[in-house]
Amino acid sequence: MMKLYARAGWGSVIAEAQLAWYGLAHTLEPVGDLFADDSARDALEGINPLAQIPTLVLDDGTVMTESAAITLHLADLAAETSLVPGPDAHERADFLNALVFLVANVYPTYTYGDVPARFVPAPEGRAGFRETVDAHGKRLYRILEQQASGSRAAGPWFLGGRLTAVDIYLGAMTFWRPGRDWFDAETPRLAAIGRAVRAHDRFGDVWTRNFPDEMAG
Ligand SMILES: N[C@@H](CCC(=O)N[C@@H](CS)C(=O)NCC(=O)O)C(=O)O
Repeated sequence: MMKLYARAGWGSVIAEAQLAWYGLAHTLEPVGDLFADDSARDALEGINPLAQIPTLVLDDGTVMTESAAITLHLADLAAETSLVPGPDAHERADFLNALVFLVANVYPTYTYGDVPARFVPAPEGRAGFRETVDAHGKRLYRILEQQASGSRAAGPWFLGGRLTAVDIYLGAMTFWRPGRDWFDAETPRLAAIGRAVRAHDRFGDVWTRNFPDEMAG
């Protein structure tokens, strides 16, 4: 059975939501706070040298450490195009572009911003670094907002009429920095997509288990 290394509210939710959506058998392996707990990092590093989640171990022991690759592979395993538009779908190119934009541009703003001390040796430089990285993150979300509001995207989801795995990323990320209030005010389309995907009943209790406080409020 597949094993997903997971921590509530962290990036593992992106893979967890897809496993739930497809009904693919898996177990969850709890991971400690990777920023606060060295033993949690040490334990995960044995499987994923970057000590990041999602980390997904497939049935044959293959380890996947990249959420976009996991997204594409789970669609193959499920033999469904319900979250990943197939080669002939007109949304395919926009989907792939948004997926890679999320992991190549947006996700690193968390990697670098979460604990600036890992990247900025001088303590006096850290606050400014964090501010700059966060500002870059906001710029990236504004670009996504424009795309989600474009004429090709008329509809409840990022790509318009059909839900895709990109919406799952937004379901998680709109609960992360810069925070729900910012998304509501500055990127209302992204905020609405996040709410809609979290309300979809095919995910079961994934969202409430991952974000109990946020989902309650
Ligand atoms: N490229 C990875 C990034 C995953 C990632 O950064 N996950 C965060 C949790 S939201 C993490 O594990 N951070 C710990 C760290 O970077 O040390 C992906 O897209 O799956």
